[in-house]
Amino acid sequence: MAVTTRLSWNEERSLQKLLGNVSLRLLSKSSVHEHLFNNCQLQGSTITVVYFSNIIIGVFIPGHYPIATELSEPISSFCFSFQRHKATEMTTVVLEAEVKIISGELIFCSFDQKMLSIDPSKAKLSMHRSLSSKLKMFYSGNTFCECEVFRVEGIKDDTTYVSKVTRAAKHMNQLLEELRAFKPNVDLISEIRILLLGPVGSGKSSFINSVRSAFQGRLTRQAIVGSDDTSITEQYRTYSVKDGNDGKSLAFRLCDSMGLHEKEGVGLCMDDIPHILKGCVPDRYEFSPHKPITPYDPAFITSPSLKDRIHCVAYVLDIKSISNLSSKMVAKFKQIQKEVLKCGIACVVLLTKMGNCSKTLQENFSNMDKSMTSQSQIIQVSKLLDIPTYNIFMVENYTSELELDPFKDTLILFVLRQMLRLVNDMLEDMPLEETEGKTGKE
Ligand SMILES: Nc1nc2c(ncn2[C@@H]2O[C@H](COP(=O)(O)OP(=O)(O)OP(=O)(O)O)[C@@H](O)[C@H]2O)c(=O)[nH]1
Ligand SMILES: [Mg+2]
Repeated sequence: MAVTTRLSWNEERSLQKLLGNVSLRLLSKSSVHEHLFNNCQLQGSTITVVYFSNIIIGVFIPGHYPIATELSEPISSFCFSFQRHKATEMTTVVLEAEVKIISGELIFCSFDQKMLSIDPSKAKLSMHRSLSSKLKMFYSGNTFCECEVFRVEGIKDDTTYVSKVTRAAKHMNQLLEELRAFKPNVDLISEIRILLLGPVGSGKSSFINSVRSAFQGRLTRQAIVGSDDTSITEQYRTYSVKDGNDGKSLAFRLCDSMGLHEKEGVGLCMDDIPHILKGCVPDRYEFSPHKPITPYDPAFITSPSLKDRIHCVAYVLDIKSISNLSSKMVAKFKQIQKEVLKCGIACVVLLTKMGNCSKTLQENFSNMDKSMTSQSQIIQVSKLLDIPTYNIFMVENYTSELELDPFKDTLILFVLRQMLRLVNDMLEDMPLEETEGKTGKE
């Protein structure tokens, strides 16, 4: 009888992709092999996968499997989980630990604390609470139905890839934690409002979808995206962002606008912008390129408060378009920037369509800010819009992908964190009377 895996096709694909397009070869299976781990030694890097009814827990071990009783040097590894009731949702957590096998039990220890242990003879898995909460393993029983070990083939071609992935996952988890805990430092505001402004087709709506996807742990495409000479986005939309962990909305909202066009009467009407910034435009307002909203419009919000205002403007520009922005477009940006500064709003620039940005990150993760600011386009944009280089970021949005990419996610979350930090700094600096319930500036 052929020994086959319990991993679904999608789960196997997600793992292969995460490890750099490797292939997985099943070595051992607890329902078939009595001494499960005996078959796994001297096989190179492996993945050990444990199956429960609703969740799969796995651990990647770089290099050879530990030899019974021998304590290994601490290894940089990672654990993952798949929630089986959701569509291939994978969570990864970095695990720096010593690995050993004692009496047939695979044990991971960090600073003398048992983080994870797998005992195939008793079908038992134990996990430290800190690890189980990160892997979203909320269940009381710990008897599993099956344990499988796979050899990871093809990984030797790029031995540094896994350490890059594990570093990216570590970075991403830290960012996620910080963003989940983020609170505006003014009591009157429960959500920071970030407005995306930029030329038609620059990637504003795609950025919103990318942020939402990074938090959901799967690709979501709620904002409509596309390519046309005129803006695809015709309505003003404000999107909340939900945390995939508990479904709660996070403390920021992303506001999508119609694209700017160099021609008058096409794209977002310039006279709409001050009203959007002050919070006078409601969600789902239908833009008209020829006719701005006025206080006589029944939908106009006449007395917006501090919480309704825009707190951060993110100018979105396609990186390839920078050197040929028309003078009319530049003039529009300068006019907007004047208004933004007048309203005391934080601003950043997002440069999209950076084809190789995941690669740049893979090469140099710890040096994210440095590698980003060394680009000549950033300096060019900084001069053009009079925005400091440290507030100009490159991103690569999700477009036609089917699965999340840890490098893209990390960059998207990094940019978001910088925006929120900037807004909090500005709010802290705001005159007291404004943060104590006075309505928006007129
Ligand atoms: N390669 C690549 N394509 C992108 C990126 N961001 C957006 N796109 C593509 O660019 C096109 C326009 O993207 P949208 O997100 O609709 O741009 P927008 O700024 O919302 O456009 P309007 O609403 O029309 O003003 C789509 O085909 C996207 O798939 C990116 O970072 N990289
Ligand atoms: Mg759009």
